[in-house]
Amino acid sequence: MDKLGGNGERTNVMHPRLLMICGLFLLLAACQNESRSFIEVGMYNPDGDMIGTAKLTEKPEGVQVKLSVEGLEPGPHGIHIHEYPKCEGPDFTSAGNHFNPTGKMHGLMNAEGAHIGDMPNVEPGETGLAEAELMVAEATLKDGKNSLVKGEGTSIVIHAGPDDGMSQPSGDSGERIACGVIQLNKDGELPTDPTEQNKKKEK
Ligand SMILES: [Cu+2]
Ligand SMILES: [Zn+2]
Repeated sequence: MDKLGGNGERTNVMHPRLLMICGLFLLLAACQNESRSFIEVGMYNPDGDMIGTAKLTEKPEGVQVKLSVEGLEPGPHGIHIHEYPKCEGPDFTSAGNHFNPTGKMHGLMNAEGAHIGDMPNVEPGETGLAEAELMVAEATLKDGKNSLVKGEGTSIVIHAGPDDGMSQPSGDSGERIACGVIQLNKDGELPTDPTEQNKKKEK
């Protein structure tokens, strides 16, 4: 009667079929987590035109962002992970504030910072093409508090001006000029075709 009591011999009694089912669930969970090591995000301007991509890869120190976006003004631009997976033009305020699951202040140069979503500025050259390799330190694409895909997901936003690394709440980096949604699709799979994502958005 008492399975937990006594000599302990009965604590591990489990029906073989139940064991097998548990094993399957573990395997599924592992596979799903494994598939979440890469996400390609389409970046859009306020008119809804795709102007580039951000490729997110899980790394031991955080999530690496390989950015390739064209059509920007030369000079430094703030770029952050924002809290909501909504890129509604023309102002992209729908993306909300910076992704800040640890409750810190804004700014990579702030002693009381930074938001998990804070990244160094990107600086396109004369051609307007910004190619950069950034790190979202302590973030993950897997499960957890700092996951960029937990709940409905998050977004990447590029600003018109540079982030000063200090001013609250967002580094005084000006208007939002590009936005991309970081999100798993309904099956928990990664979106692979950014244009597909855009169609969904326009509905
Ligand atoms: Cu931002
Ligand atoms: Zn911030």
